[in-house]
Amino acid sequence: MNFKEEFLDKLKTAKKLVFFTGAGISAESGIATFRGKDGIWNKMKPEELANFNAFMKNPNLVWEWYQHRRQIVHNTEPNAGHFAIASLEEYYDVTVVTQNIDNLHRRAGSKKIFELHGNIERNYCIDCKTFYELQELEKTEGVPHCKKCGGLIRPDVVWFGEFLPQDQFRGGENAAEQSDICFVVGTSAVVYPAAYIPTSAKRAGSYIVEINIEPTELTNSADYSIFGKSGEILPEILNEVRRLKAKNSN
Ligand code: BV8
Ligand code: ZN
Repeated sequence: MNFKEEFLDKLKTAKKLVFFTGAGISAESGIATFRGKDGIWNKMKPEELANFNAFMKNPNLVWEWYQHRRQIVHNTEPNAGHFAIASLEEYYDVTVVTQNIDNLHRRAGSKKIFELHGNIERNYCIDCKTFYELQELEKTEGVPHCKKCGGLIRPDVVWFGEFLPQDQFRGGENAAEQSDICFVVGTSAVVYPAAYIPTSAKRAGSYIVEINIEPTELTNSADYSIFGKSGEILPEILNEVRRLKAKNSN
């Protein structure tokens, strides 16, 4: 793939990379995106399921929806895009700032990850806030109850109308602002406040590289948009970096 000269120059001099990722980076692992043609929101509206009131109104339905999505996640593997990002840690200080709750960046070996919207593997009691790993929860039919206080147990994900974990958001935003290059991979950039992060990075002088199969809300403000599948483009960028680094060391 022929990348823009300006981008190659940035790769030569960069020290800190940030990868701001969304559901699109996991699409090639077989996890449906939210707003694409086969997106999960198409079948049901976020208002119906990914919010606290929906959970309180019908905890079993929302719990079963997450169980269904966990099943999908458990049956998928990180793809070449996740692995390429983890491999770039050999050449740069890499931080992943993800909106995804699927744990695939961690499973691919990335070390520094900020999870803006939580993680589908973790759960907690809405009353006493005790955390439960999945395996600690008996295989109950429907929503499990807390062993300590009997409260309802929910997935540790950020629902619509809920605040993002401040340590994750601040950490991700700082990393993006200090980055030399901020890659925006597989996100429609319509969910806030997460979608502010690339904007903060740009304002702080970072070089914004968008990787997506189609233009998005961010395309106009990106310094460089590479259209195509992230599972193909990210390994190409890794190969390019290896070529550049090999040339430098001769
Ligand atoms: C908040 C976790 C403060 C759960 C998610 C009314 C009240 C309160 C808030 C709001 C409101 N109205 C609007 C808001 C703000 C709201 C919001 O932004 N709504 C949007 C939809 C308009 N935000 C919130 O509510 C946030 N909280 O604001 O709190 C507050 C509090 C109280 C009162 C006022 C304010 C919380 C937002 C977090 C919601 N949780 N997920 C779960 O997953 O079940 S959001 C969900 O969307 C996922 O996290 C997902 O990651 C995220 C963003 O979507 P994307 O990742 O971008 O995925 P999408 O499908 O959209 O796009 C995929 C992209 O990939 C596409 O561009 C496609 O082209 C591309 N692609 C596909 N295949 C590939 C590819 N690219 C490359 N390669 C491929 N192969
Ligand atoms: Zn409890």
